[in-house]
Formats: sequence, C-alpha cells, structure tokens
Amino acid sequence: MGVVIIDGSTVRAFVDDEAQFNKCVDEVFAALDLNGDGVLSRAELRKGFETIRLIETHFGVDVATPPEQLSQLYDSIFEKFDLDQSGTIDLEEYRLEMKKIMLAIADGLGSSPIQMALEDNRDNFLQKAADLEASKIASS
Ligand SMILES: [Ca+2]
Repeated sequence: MGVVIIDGSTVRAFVDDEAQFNKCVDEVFAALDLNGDGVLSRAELRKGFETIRLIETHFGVDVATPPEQLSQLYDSIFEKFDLDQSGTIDLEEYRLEMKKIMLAIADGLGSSPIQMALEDNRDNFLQKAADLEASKIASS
C-alpha cells in the first residue's frame, strides 16, 4: 500500500479523461445496480453512497448525523441525480452528476493537496483519481 498526494488538478485530470472516467463510473453504477435492472432506485443509490462514503467526504456529514436528517440528505441527492424526475437514475444521469460532484470536489481541493493512502477499495472515486496519479508518476 502506497501513499499518493492529490489535489484539485488530479481530480480534474481524472474527470477530463472521459473514457477512463466513464469506465470507472460505469463500474460503480453496475455495482450499485443490485437488482440489475439498469437503473438505480433510491435504496440502491443510498446503499451505494453509504458504501463509498462519498457523502461524508463531499457533503461533510459525520457519523453522528441523525438518521432522519440523513434520509433527507439522501432524498435531496437522489433528486439531484434524477434529472428527468422519473423516480430512477439511469447511467447517463449518473455519469453527469458524478462528473459535477467530482468537479466540485476538485474545486474544494483547489491547490491544497491531500494525502491519500492507496487502498484496495476500488469503489472510491478519489481513490481512482489517486490511482491515476500514481500510475502517471510510475510511468514518467
Ligand atoms: Ca436497479
């Protein structure tokens, strides 16, 4: 397990590499789509976000957040993703919103780098960005 330093430009480079980014997004989408019907339900999205902990890292929610408040948060996130308000999230919606979220994270990081341990958790998007950075360093 190594450690890599990432900042806003790392995350942005990850998002800008559309083929690579979509591949990662698609993998996570497939993992979240528990019943395999090609769309994400509220429950599937919530379960996924709890797993990858994107909410905690991006929205600043800590473990002490009351359940009802968390439910509201997940509802509002679901509605953000569900662009056409169909009640489910399709892959295109998921890609668009993940891109927005990652760019928001990139803006948040700016030029103040954070240190990330390289772990085996491949479902974490920052982890994927860090991996990309690590592979660039390795190949340069
Ligand atoms: Ca589904």
